[in-house]
Amino acid sequence: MNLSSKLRKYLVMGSQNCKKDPLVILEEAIDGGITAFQYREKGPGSRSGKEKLDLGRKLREKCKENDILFFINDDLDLVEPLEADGIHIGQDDEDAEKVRALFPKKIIGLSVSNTEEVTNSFIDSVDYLGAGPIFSTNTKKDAKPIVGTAWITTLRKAYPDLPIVGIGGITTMNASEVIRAGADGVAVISDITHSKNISRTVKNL
Ligand code: 3NM
Repeated sequence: MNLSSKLRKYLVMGSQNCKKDPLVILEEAIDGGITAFQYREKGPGSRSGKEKLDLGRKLREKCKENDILFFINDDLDLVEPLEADGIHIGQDDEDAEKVRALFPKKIIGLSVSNTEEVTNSFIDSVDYLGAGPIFSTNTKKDAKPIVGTAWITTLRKAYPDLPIVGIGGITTMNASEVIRAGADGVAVISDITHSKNISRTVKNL
């Protein structure tokens, strides 16, 4: 399977997003058909240090057993211990060229929210783009202004061959708009982690 297909249904999650055991949430999401997972411990209620590593190991193992791509959100120190397939970096993290030099063989994703960020980033060093927030989100308190699906269309025109994943406020009700605008996949936190029937929500995406 190529990278764009593997990014089709991309669950992003850390303990702070979970009302029940994160491992159970991941298992149910895998049952529903996610293709990629990003371990993102960030903000109030998140884990750090050994607790973060221990949970990461369990989630990583589950992804390996099920052939799901496993990404780490910006924490470069966890990439090797967790044998991550890739790293997702934001605009406030180490720049993409440096991350590429450190991890020549890993998949690198980069968040871009506007043209200025694109101009100032090393797009040639990354394997996919995260575009958002597409819709309004309560999950990320410091989210940038909403960009809408038009931002996907703009990026798709500029980078016809680069995989693009939409993020921010994406649900079963609006995911198809994101794909129709030109995205290869949707990255989702709360619509999956807070669902009463996680497996069905992922199937419906
Ligand atoms: N990054 P939900 S929006 C982690 O715009 C994240 O880059 C965003 O959570 C960005 O699916 C976001 O619950 C939160 O809206 C996505």
